[in-house]
Amino acid sequence: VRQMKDGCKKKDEEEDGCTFCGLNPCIKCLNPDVLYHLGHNTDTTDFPKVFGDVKFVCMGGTPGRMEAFAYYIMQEIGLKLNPATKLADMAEAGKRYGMFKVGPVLCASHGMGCPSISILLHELIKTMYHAKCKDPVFIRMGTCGGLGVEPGTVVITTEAVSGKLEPVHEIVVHGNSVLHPSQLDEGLANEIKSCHDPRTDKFDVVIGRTMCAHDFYEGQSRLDGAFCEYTPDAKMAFLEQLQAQGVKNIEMESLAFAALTSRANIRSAVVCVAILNRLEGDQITTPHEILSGFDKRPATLIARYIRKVLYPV
Ligand code: R2B
Ligand code: URA
Repeated sequence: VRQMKDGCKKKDEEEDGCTFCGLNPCIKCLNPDVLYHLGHNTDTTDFPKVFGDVKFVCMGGTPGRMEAFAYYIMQEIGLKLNPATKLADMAEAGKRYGMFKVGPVLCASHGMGCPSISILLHELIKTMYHAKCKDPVFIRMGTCGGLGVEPGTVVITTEAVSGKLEPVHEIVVHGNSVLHPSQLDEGLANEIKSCHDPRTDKFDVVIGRTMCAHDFYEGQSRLDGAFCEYTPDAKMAFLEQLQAQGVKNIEMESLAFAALTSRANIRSAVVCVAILNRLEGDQITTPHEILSGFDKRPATLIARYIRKVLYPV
């Protein structure tokens, strides 16, 4: 079991080996605890029985992509399903997210943007807590706009930065701004990168900072939104400023993902494939077949990582 992070005060949790830190002390007073958006509650779901074996929580934007990832990981870790049955969507009752479980791997969709992934993370972290899981690793896989990288390149995030280029996720609580650091686990980023085989994989993997925007258009300095009140030169100047600060890609969930997992003492990583190079344009014109091939790249690296942890040689 990993060391607790600095400043984590644990008393009773330590006794049952809980590896999470900083969680709401009142969770245990909720009888039942209703995880509304996942469609589960602690009265009707036996969390330790259903989720107790989870070691990896993988998430990505859409239910379809996460269902496909679940079937892929099933094959990669050598698990089999009765051919007549399908993987059940465990979050169907909540009607918001899709969630599929394959042995120790839980796969969930998070929707678009920090508010959507935040709700999911609150409920997934509580799921892991109720299930008494130890040290689950959380990984977000997704798409992004690359900065000076070839489309199809996979970017693994060291640290998420906001639209103001600050490594903090801001939440507003009681009318006040509260800032949470958004660093990610460097060791995990390197472990996932080491699963890339530069000799046989037909794509590059880079590590760098990620800018997380709260919008796809103006928030990412695009020129093709319904509104645009800046010049192409101002856009290029901003993207070059990002590059000068070590930013390799832009997406929309890494800040909340990094901040919430790190507050809970959860090791986590963000692995995204660039579907365009933002220095060359804004519109996504890459054909669908090529984009779905790109989607498989983060999944390939993550599957190799999971296999390596489950079956060390
Ligand atoms: C990447 O792609 C989505 C926007 O198209 C968003 O969820 C993200 O982070
Ligand atoms: N996702 C984003 O948020 N931005 C892009 O440019 C591509 C995918």
